[in-house]
Amino acid sequence: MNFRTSILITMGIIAVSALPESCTSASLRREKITGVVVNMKKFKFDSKIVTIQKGQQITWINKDRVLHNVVFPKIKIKSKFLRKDQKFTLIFEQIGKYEYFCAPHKSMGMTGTVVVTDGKQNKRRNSRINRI
Ligand SMILES: [Cu+2]
Repeated sequence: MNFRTSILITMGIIAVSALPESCTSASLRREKITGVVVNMKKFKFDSKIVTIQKGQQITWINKDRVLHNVVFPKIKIKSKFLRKDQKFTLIFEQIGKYEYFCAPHKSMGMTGTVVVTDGKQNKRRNSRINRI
């Protein structure tokens, strides 16, 4: 399979924890989110369908007190169970349509879709998003 997806959450935690606690920029970096955010709220993904340009990232944030996760069965990607305010980030580097769900709440309709485009038609809009 030539699909390449980067899981950033582990890398992000390592990068932040390597900096001293007192470092202000580390605190800012910890709160900074780039790309598109999908909140997991009230047993739903708040953006059911998200369209991004390839190379962009999506960050899921659990806003519920219960545990949620993100499972992409076709590309065999599964996040750990996220507690409240925990995040999971993926970068999509191949165009396509990717359906996903939260394993414990799939039957309740906690499902979503990521559509990855080549970005040519929306180049201006997407390049602005990239700079956030
Ligand atoms: Cu869930």
